[in-house]
Amino acid sequence: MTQAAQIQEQANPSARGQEPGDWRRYFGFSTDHKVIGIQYLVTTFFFYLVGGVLATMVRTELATPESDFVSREVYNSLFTVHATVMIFLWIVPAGTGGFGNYLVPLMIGARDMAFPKLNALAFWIIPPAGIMLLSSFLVGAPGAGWTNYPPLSLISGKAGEMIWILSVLLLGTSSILAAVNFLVTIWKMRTPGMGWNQMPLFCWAMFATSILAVIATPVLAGALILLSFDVLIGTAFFNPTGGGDPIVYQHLFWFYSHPAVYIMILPVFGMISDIISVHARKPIFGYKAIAYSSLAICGLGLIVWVHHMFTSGTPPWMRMFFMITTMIIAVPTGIKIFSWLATLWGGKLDGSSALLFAMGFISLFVIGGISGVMVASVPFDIHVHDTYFVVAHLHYVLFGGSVFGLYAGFYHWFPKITGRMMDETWGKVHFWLSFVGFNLAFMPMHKLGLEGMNRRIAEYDPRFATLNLICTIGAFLLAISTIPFVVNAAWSWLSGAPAGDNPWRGLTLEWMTTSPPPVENFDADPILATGPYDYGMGSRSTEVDVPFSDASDPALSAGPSSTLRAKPDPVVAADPSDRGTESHNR
Ligand code: HEM
Ligand SMILES: [Cu+2]
Repeated sequence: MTQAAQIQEQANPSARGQEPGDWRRYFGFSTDHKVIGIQYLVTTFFFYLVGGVLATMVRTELATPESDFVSREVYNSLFTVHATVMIFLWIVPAGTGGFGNYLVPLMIGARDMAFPKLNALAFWIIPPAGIMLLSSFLVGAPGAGWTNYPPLSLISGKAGEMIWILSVLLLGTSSILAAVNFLVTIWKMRTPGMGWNQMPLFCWAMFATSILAVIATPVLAGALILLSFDVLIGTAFFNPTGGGDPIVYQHLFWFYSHPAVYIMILPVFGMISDIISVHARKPIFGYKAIAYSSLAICGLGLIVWVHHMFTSGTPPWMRMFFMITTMIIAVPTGIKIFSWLATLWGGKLDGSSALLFAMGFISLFVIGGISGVMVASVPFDIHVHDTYFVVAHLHYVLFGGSVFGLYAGFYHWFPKITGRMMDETWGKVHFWLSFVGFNLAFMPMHKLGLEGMNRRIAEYDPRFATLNLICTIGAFLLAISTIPFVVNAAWSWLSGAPAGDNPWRGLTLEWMTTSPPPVENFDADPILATGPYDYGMGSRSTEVDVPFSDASDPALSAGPSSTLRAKPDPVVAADPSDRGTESHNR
């Protein structure tokens, strides 16, 4: 065991609280953040499988140029519901509600979220909203795309349209409730001695994500309520035949939906920072740069939305402004990527499935990021707008990025959540099938888009047939790749090897309690005897004679950042009189 992990564990004898209780509580209104986190993860993963079945149907239709598998109308519904499920019922609630709920209180040493009942309520909105959305196939599912632009959405079937609006409104409400809870929890409930700069980076990411959700989601709600008036009672907010303006809908929609892509990726960024540092046994490179770049992304993410509307008759000055802001976002994002690479560089990489998925995430997300900067450029976007180039871009970001990152999180925290290890061999089979399948399915779409194949069409020019067939084969491989994961997770949960409290020798506080953790997580306020990322630092943080734990006076034992512990850092302090006051996180 590395010294740092030993020090941290000695300071925190694992909690031995009340046992978690039996399986039935996972099906009821529990207020335990860990139960709610698991409820979110399992429910959203179920919806992921549903979204995956719909994707497979979309690709089956596209295997040949003719529309031969389903009708054109059904095809529209398939990709609309596919995208809606993937975004609103899988990525957003899995990253925030799932991992956020399970991890944030544990990582900051709290006993639960600030508002446990609100937390349970936020979760219980999701299953009915999801079932309602899927039931729309019985009455004519919505088919105007997940963006649901008027006037198309005003002339398609009313029932399906209203179901779409209602379920997205419910899911947005759930997301706002969860975000408020995270903000208060992170702000107010950190264990004594945990300053902002001792927080695990996942908590920083959840903080930035929640700010975005609170600011942006209400705008979507407003837009959808106005749209429902247009659909139901014939108002004309967005209906051009009555003097309304559909472009206003686009602004309101993207004012939410661009930040939403950060709501989908920031939590994953946070997980990757935590995972890479543990599995490379190195302090995270650029702690503050990673933490503050989340806030920068949060700020910039709110002023780029018009890049989705370059072809909507947007005036040139406006295009220019939004092109520049969009390109600037690549800076804080690049800071994170380089920090992860620098953390990996020269590390003792353990080759675990969690690390593989994390590294897969970095490589695929970089490709999506590069095509993102390309479509941010107005002249380029005018050519590829509404083509498969955009479909390729968004899947590299959302699937190669968010989904691979979520899988990294599953492999990394599964031992904590269940108390058992997942099988590593099957984990690697899962990774390689996903990685190859993903690139087969989505890489050719770049070329299809550049050659002019439109998105959202069931039939296409026969000259695109070969590449589309390759995409479809990749999609089937992807569908198959989930089987080893599901079987592995189910089997390991029932009879995997026992994990112990801290199988990865992590330093963050979730590893300082039992696996699975007891109700209320810790017996006493946990102690920060090391920084969250002091891997491979040896005994540097213990050389100063300050007690790690002194329950009577937490300020005197406040871990690595206590001013009492201040001493020159040999790495940066060439001059011994140059006394730093901080730990190794910078
Ligand atoms: C098995 C994996 C997947 C496959 C094969 C797949 C396939 C597709 C295809 C072919 C389209 C384009 C439909 C069209 O324009 O006619 C599409 C659209 C879309 N997909 Fe996926 N997808 C998969 C997973 C995901 C995931 C994980 C997400 C995550 C959020 C996602 C989000 C979207 C979105 C937002 C659209 C846009 C739909 C639109 O144009 O309105 N997909 N998908
Ligand atoms: Cu955007």
